[in-house]
Amino acid sequence: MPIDGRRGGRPGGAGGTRRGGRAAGAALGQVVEALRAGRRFALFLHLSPDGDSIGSTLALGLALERLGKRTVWVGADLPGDAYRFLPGSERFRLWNEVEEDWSQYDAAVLLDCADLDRVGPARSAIERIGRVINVDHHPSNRRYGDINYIEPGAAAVGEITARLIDALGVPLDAAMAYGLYTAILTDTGSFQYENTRPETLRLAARLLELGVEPQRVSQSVFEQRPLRVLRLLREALGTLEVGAGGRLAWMTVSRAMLDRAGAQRGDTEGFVNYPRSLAGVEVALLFLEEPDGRVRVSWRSNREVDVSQLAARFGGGGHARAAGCTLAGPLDRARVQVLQEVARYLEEQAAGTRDEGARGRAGPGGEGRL
Ligand SMILES: [Mn+2]
Repeated sequence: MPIDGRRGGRPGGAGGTRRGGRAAGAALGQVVEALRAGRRFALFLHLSPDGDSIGSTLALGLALERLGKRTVWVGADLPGDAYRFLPGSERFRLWNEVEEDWSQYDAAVLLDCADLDRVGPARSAIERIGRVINVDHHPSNRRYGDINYIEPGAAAVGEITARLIDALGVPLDAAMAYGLYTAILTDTGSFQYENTRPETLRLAARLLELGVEPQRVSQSVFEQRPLRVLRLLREALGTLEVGAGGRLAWMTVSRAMLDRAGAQRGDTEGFVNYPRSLAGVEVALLFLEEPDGRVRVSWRSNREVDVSQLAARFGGGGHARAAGCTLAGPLDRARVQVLQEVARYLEEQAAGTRDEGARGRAGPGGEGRL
């Protein structure tokens, strides 16, 4: 489940192990140095890998091989069918289906993983490798690496990866460009979200000049849905509910619904955008019952609410406009817990705005009140 893609466009919000622009630059330099120095790298996808995880990993993997490095690209989940069009995507392997002596690798490279748990069981391979390079754009990143480069202002890790490849001195080719374009297209909601910056579009333009056909990417990623996904969506839309005076909307996908549709984990990607698209909605939620009975909650907000902070109250995190968390089941109880918390927050926020208005300081809708 992607927890990325949409956040406040804070410019230049880079950060390495220290704060500030110069320190951030140094940290990206550390990543470049480590990649130059090593000979073998294992690149890891996150669970239910999205376009940013897949596209960035693919592009960096190809670039490292161009420098003569040996790489494997692995994950606990393989890329979905929608990403098979990517040149090089056949190189991805399930982490436990490659016979590897993980200790031979110079470093594990994790792109787009806010937390080491995001790689799932592949974590044991990373522990065998022992050295971790962590490159990400989630503000909630836990800095679990030996080298951490976190740039919350980047729309996608794909943007950072493009700069990394440039710094490595590898000319971008069409295959890398397809990976990077897919990364930024998916994390910006097709260049619709507020994280789309001028440099995002400049990079996209450069990738098109390298041969990327945008309609090929959009059709492959968004318009090749299997029938089971629309069957599941039909059921999910039937669960749509609205609360908090129309500012909150949510949908639910239970295991029974997944079974009836013959659907799988990952088939709900993008579903949360339906409640989010309702007029007047500020916070949208999708409750997904996982195979183990836990409940995955996808959070979105439209303008004001920092859902990463609300999700953090349940042990999750992400971006201001897109976040995620996982609760213990059963589904009904988890849903009530989350809905009560959000409804209370939205009511307090509305009351605060009214108070400010009464004092003659009507602010922008309680922004930043969390
Ligand atoms: Mn991302």
